[in-house]
Amino acid sequence: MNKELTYQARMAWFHEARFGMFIHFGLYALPACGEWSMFLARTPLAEYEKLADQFQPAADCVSQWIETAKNAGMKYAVLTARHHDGFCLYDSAYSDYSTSKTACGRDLVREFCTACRAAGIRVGIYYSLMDWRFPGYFNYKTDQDSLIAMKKQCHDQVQELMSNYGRIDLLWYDGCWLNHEPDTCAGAWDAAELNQKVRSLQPHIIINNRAGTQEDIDTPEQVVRHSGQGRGWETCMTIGKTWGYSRYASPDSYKTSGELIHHLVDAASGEGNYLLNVGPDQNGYIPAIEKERLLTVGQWIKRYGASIYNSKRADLKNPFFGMWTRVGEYYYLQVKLWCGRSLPLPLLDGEVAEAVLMATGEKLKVDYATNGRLIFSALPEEPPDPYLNVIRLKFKQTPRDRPETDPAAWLLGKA
Ligand code: H79
Repeated sequence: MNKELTYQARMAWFHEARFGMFIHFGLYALPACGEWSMFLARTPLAEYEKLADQFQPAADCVSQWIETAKNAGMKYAVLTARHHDGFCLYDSAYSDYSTSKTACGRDLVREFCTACRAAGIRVGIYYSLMDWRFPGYFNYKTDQDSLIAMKKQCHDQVQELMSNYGRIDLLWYDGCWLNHEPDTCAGAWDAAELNQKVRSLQPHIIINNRAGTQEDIDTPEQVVRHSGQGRGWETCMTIGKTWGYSRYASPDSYKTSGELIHHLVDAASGEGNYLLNVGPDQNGYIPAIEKERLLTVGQWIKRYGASIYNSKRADLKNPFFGMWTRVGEYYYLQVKLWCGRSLPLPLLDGEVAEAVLMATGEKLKVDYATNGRLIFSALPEEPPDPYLNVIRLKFKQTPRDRPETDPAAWLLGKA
């Protein structure tokens, strides 16, 4: 058996990546009201299952996802191999309720793994521990047999996913609770034992914290929340309201590209990742509005990716107008709020060796106020980048925050 690699070594690619694509795809793309459709509509199983007869996504859907991920500047992707409805997007020995054994006739997880690897995208597998088809999920106190059967299916399927698809970089558990009760997670799935099996099959793998044990990464959902130094984390987020495709979503309910860029930069500033979701439609195609947002983010990253990939904490207080990221010796000031030609920084110790406005490539003149405050005073009047502007700085010494002895001094024009 392979020895487990050190945490740091296993996490290296994840920190380089910073931006990933979450893909929520399954039968729920047909009723088209989000991935919780079966439960929300209380669709009886016998009826919901019939969706599999019509589920025949386009032949090139998987390659389209990965092409879009590439163009968006994403470095990994996570596909719902199975969501809460229990329908597998792969060929399972433990279930006939799968793309392989119904109308689709394809193993989408295999296609996904192949496409990712060909494109240099890291491979992530999402697996919902719970499965609504088991009454024991709901009646977990009274229907032990069903509960045990669901748990066995989970262990068997995780094991086959970790055995049959080559190297998997990230295992993304979800749905560890029972009957939607938040306190039922710990202990419900024998996660320690399950993950020991996973790691023996996939020694490089990164496992998330959603099976009842902490494992490798925290997973704040729909919010950017920085974990403590040294702990890996990743914010997952939708562009619209639902994870699975919804044809009822108003265009107004989608985040703008500017908001998405801001979240990505926020994550990068705290040494975390941004896993941004797409919900392909019944043909397996990413909805036009989501694709458009992703490609705009991709355009931005093309210019400023050096400030995002492999970013570290700058260990400086964020200014009111934006955020810091750091990559190697470079500090990047991410300017969200532009205010014309002048930009004073929070007080810090550190002399600037070089400052470059990345949008134009121009070197910036740096002034120092009487208390040493750094000021850019010859910026363009209008923000050159419409979304978020980046100033790349090199300091002569490692910069450190300096407390303001008189925080009101600027009122009198000093500092
Ligand atoms: O796959 C996407 C969603 O379908 C899934 N996670 C993302 C990645 C998800 N399932 N549920 N939720 C998201 C939010 C719902 C949470 C609640 Fe609860 C269910 C609130 C109450 C019941 C979770 C379980 C929090 C408390 C118990």
